[in-house]
Amino acid sequence: MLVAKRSRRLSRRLECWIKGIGNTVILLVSAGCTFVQPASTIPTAAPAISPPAAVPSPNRPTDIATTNQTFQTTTVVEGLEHPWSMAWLPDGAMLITERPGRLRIVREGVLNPSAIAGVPDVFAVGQGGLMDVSVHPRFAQNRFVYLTYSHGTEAANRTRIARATFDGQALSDVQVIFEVTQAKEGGQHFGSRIVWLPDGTMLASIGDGGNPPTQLEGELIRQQAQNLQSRLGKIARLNDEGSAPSDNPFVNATADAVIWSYGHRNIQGLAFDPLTNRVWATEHGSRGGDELNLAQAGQNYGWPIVTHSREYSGGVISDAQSRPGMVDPKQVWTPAIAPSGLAVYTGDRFAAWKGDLFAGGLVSQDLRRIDLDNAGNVVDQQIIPIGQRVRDVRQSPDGLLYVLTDEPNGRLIRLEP
Ligand SMILES: [Ca+2]
Repeated sequence: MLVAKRSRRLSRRLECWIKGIGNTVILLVSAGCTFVQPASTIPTAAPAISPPAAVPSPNRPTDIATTNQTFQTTTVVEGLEHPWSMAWLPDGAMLITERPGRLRIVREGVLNPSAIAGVPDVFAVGQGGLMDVSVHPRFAQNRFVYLTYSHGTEAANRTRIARATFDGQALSDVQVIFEVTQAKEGGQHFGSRIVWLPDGTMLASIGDGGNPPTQLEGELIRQQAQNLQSRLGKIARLNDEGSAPSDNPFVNATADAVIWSYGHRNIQGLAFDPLTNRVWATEHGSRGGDELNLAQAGQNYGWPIVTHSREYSGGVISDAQSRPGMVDPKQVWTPAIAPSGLAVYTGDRFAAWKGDLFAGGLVSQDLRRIDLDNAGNVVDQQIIPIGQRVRDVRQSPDGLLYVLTDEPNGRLIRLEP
């Protein structure tokens, strides 16, 4: 059935319609279509996707209902300060992090005006601060909540993961269960996302530490992504109390046993697909060269030895875009979309989107719906304009999609059929 759906998508380029009513935007979308945005909203870095072959037209194909996914977007909450991540509790309440260091809760669509007490102090400079929030798969039994954040000072900081107990009102028993062993300077490239695997372990993405001229141990800090004794530029796999599982890929090597994959620049989108048992990661390039990677244990994703990106100055980072022993990305975005937040849609509410990836874009200010074939190759993309920097996208337990926008007055936006 998926094959049939996908072949239908590939066989047509259909039209798109967009209509705004107040703060609700109704989008009628054909599979495979690409939006032509009004000139005033085209981002400075234009999406690297060609415009639609068809001029928008009211002439709808007769089988549009089988190939199109109609949806509308609604702003649920406003007034969030640079929200970064969201997670649902079993009772339906949502936890939302704000990068300056607050954990908020939304119950029945209403933001509690008081932040949740007990969040550890964070280093909130540049890209740093309070980042991911993740709820233990067995929260109903153990009430564990996990936070990722940058800790320290401008001169010496690092990404940490803390586990805390949440009683519905405040955090308690806050314990740091993981941290990057090396301190770094500046406010760049902390990562960080957490995703749970079916075996009860978690993956956590850690950034490479920063751009030139930032150095560590006598070389550019980005080189740490290839250093198997460093946690910078990695995906780590951890037990739920922070230790390294005994079946991690490098436990018997001269390496940090938490490392699961390496050669990453800065992953801010990480998702597990329960339909295929695949792990997907979106990674920021420097200038261009953002990546979607199919992440697998023990693999080297190449940064900074191979890359499609250039220095922000325009200079060359590497002549090589691919090399034996290093895994090529499944998708490269140049110009950069600045990907953050990643969801695999597994619900039933958007039937045409089942199995698709949704990647947020900070610079592109949109969602990218990514259609995959059975082998995990990208066969099509659709731009869903949001109009603000998209920091996170998630599927809710009831099968809708939610988006957080990275603004001083950030929003929680719901997509529904
Ligand atoms: Ca790569």
